[in-house]
Amino acid sequence: MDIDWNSITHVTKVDPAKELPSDLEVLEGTDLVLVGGSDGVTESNTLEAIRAVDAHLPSVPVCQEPDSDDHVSRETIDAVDALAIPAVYNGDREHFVGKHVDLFTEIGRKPDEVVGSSVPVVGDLLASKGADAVSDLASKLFGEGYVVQHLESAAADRAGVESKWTPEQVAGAALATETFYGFPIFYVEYSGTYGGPADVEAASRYLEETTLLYGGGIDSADRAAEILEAGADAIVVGDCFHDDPETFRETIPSQ
Ligand code: 1GP
Repeated sequence: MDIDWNSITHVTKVDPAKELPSDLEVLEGTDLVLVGGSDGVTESNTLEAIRAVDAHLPSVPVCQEPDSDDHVSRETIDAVDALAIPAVYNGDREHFVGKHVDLFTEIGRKPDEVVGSSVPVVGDLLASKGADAVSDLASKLFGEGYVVQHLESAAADRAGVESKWTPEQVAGAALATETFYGFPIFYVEYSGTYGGPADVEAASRYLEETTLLYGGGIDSADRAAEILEAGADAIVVGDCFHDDPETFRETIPSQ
């Protein structure tokens, strides 16, 4: 399924390490589901979450957003519409360049070179599918330019984020995404806390082609509306989905 970012306003972030709501009907109306998290995530709980969501919402795109290569397998790749790969502008080098070059180095290796690959799933795919695997896999990946703004979050800890950026710096990262890096997504990430509209207002001035996502602390219709009015193309809701499914429904704009 191709993802039409122009039609996406509400994204649900499903953390495979957390319990799913007993009734997944609450997802009705969300436009896209991202499956991924920072702590306690495995390939197996990721696959379980992807399949549970897909069973309830077969027409809604589901993407895996892996924090580690260990969370990706041939089964997860086959089960999702795409893999979203974060590139953290204000993180350490490993999380903007290192991981990605390692991944594409493996994808680009010839099948007879992949024995002992440091990214086992890639080696496995290439060995089984041969040259077509390179284009198959690469076509399912897209990059997300991230600015992680909540320093106390697991995401900041994992990506080596040491300072929160000013709205001017966030706007600079947005402009660089649009004009230089070319990621389809620019993501203002306040995971676990509400960051307000300032960064979104700053970033949105520079984004035409790029989709602007905001995530962090959205737990009401008012917050959802404030961020969308500030210029986000879509809001991402995570904790509220797991912790308070009824309130989560209120974050989904009416159709
Ligand atoms: C986390 O941006 C998402 O990656 C959503 O944040 O969990 O705070 O809703 P919350």
